[in-house]
Amino acid sequence: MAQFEEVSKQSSQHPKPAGLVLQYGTAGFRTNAKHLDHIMFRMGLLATLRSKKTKATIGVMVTASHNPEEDNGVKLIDPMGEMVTPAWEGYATQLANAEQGDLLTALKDIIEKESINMSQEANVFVGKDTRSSSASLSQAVLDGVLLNFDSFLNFFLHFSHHFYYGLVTTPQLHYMVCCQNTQGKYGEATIEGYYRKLCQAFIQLTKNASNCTDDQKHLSVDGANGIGALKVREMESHLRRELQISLFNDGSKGKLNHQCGADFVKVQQKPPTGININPGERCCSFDGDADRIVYYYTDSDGQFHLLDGDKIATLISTFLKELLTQAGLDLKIAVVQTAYANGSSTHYLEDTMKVIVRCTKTGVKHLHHAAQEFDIGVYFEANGHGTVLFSKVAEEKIQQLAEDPNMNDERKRAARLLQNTINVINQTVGDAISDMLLIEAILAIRGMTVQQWDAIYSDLPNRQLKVKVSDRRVIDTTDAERRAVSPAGLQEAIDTLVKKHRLARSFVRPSGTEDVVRVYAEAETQESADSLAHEVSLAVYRLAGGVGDEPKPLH
Ligand code: G16
Repeated sequence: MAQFEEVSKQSSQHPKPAGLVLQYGTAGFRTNAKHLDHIMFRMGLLATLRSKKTKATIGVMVTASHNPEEDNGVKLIDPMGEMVTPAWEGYATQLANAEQGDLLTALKDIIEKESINMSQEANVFVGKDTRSSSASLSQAVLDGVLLNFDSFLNFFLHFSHHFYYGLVTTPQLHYMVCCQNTQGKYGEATIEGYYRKLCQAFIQLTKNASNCTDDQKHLSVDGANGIGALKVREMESHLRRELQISLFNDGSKGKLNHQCGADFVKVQQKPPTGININPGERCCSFDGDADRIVYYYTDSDGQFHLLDGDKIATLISTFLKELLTQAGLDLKIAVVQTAYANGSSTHYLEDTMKVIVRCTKTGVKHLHHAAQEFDIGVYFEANGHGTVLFSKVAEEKIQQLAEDPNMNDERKRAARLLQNTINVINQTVGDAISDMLLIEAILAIRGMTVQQWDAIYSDLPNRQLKVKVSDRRVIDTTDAERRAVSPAGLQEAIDTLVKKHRLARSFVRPSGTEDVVRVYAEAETQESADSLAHEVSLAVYRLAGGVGDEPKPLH
């Protein structure tokens, strides 16, 4: 039949390798770029359906974020700029894995289940990172978006519009999807609009930093040789002299994420290559698509100090809590973390700061939803992925106070600072650029050095390792990934190993972005954390079908 011929004609341009099975993971599909052409085409189709269903603009971002240059991936963005819902992640997996001849049935199945009105107009925004494979892969997405469903499915006439943003950071695309769907209430859906909103708020905030010297305004940024570097350059003219950035790993020579970037710095606990660090100087690293950030410095003894997502969450929540007190506002603030959060950070937040702390599974989508339950939800993964959410009620109360003519100066000043803080934050998702501006503003306002920030609490020594197994799905977890329920005997082995170390904790989980099992351990000393991480890695290797050589001790 004609319509089936059309199906095979159009989708055969983007054939699925027979038998290849991929899953929509922690942050979309991710694997070697050469396996992804059909996935991109199909995600273009799915984004169109999602747009028809929600009657809103949907985003498709082509990136593999922290993964190596040869990988790529794709994430779908829902109308308010959040990650796509779990049900649609399921459809994404179904569609991705349908064999070539079953694609039409898989599409019809989604259309029926979701009762999608195919005559509804569709709008899709597409963005990509700097990987060499991203150009052709984003074209495959566009082929899917622009496919004529009418001939494809013999349904009603359909209109599909797309806007191709080209090179953007992941959070910039999230931001623009949200702006578009809120008719500009969240901001203007352009890159320039994004810089203007964030930088104006930053400049307003730093006006409150009266004694800030030029030295304190300086920051070294490691751009991971990725899109974040290009975008920092683009933004600089909007910052006037309020923040002076020295940009390293700007993509002009090094390889994306190779020995640099937020993931490298966090996992290796050392500075990236390609950056000049003077003792005591504040530095930060973005990841490959600029949705994560970590800070660090070296001291006069050459010792490296990392300020990760936990330290960032602590700095931000302390700042917000103080402002709420000064403003006399009774709003419920909470911090959302994952199992990777350093034990010291959780103790500090709960026992000293007395804020509510929640723990969710890895993946910003989980943290984001947990944070939405509070007036102010600060969420950060230890790897530096996070942001702050303000409820509608919180934003309204802050605005009322800032505009109240009868309010005293101190309360009003605090409310205005809160307003500008809201405007510097990208509430749609973790955003390295926005987080950097917020952190820089807080340090400037509080007159705080990176050393003083670091001294808020001391991290427990920790170690993260990866173990290669034949099928990482054999590992199943519970309790926000803090305990393994399979394979049999693994959790018992971890419990026994943990008991051999002081102040120790360890857990394992299958990665949702790489084909590995991740192992985390913390303990009283680095030696102890390293040895526990190694022992647990061996248990994973032996009980979960390790491949290759047995994990070796770190020392
Ligand atoms: C993605 C997710 C993060 C997650 C990270 C690692 O980050 O957005 O929430 O922490 O992957 O996930 P996993 O341990 O499952 O591999 P990114 O920056 O790579 O998009």
